[in-house]
Amino acid sequence: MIDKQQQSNNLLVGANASESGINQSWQQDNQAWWDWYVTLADNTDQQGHGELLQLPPIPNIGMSSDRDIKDELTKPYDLKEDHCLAFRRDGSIKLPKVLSLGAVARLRHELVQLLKKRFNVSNDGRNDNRFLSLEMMWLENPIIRNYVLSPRIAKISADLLGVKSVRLYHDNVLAKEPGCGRTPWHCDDHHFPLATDAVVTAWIPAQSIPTAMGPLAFAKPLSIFELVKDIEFNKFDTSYDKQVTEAFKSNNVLVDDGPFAIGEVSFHHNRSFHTAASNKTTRTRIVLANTFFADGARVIDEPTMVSGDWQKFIPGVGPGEIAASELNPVCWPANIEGNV
Ligand SMILES: O=C(O)CCC(=O)C(=O)O
Ligand SMILES: [Fe+2]
Repeated sequence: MIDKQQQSNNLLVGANASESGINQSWQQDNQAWWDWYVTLADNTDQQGHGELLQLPPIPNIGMSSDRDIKDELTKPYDLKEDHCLAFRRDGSIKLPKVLSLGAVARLRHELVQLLKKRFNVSNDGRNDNRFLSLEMMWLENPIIRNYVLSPRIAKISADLLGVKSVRLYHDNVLAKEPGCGRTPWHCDDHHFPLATDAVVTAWIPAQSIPTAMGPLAFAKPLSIFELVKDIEFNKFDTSYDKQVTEAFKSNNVLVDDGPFAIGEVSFHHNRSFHTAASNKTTRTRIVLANTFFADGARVIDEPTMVSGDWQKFIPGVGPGEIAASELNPVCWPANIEGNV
């Protein structure tokens, strides 16, 4: 097993480890970013868990056809005003049946193929207790394109944010392998170099996520970010994660860490604090996370290393400029740029 601290320090060489701050840019790719980022999670409570839990086989559900997927991902979801109010209060919401069983089965199938192509993973998407990441898959795979540019998902995102129109920031395939540790506490506002508070991520599991697999978990309400806003981020160790955990515990902050059923999708705001437990099962937790932002938003003036490889997602757009490159199509309202 690689020494996590050594790994973290090696990764930081590319980001100029001699500086103690975070105000330099990230020099490596997005996978290196995740390899570094998960080293910032405190796993002391998760160690000694021993055997991984063997889950029952994924139910043999027929995969939806290309045509059915396109239809399903275009149809509006029955989003209620109460959902929007809950999202604005809590900063996150989990919605059932955003996808059908067949669409989830197809999503997992496609994502496993993509992971196989990039990494040395088995048929179950499994490699070596890493957090694997792929991004911008909508440019490579026409099936995944339907899930990323989906008017159904983008309209939910726009309605939850209460904006007329949203653009894509990026898609991110997140594969947490068996035995991979926690995702550190954070809010995405630290990561996305967007000068707006109208950003939402649709986190779309490609299988059910029982508690033992480490579902995404959200602190509530949204305003809880105020409680931890003065904790200083430390790029070298787990101190930030530990301090946020402590602050939430001592203030009895509510954390929704429940499982995800097949087809359930969560939506979280860029200031929502979230984490995920380690994957204590023998199955890789595969998710497609699509991030959308209000049309018209600008890139912040000073992106940092925590912003990662952001120029890959907004090419040709500099700090302070409007984030509207050809890789940031308007996904809702649909079709205005002929993207679906
Ligand atoms: O999948 C995870 O564990 C973390 C994902 C995350 O932080 C996000 O999608 O914003
Ligand atoms: Fe996040």
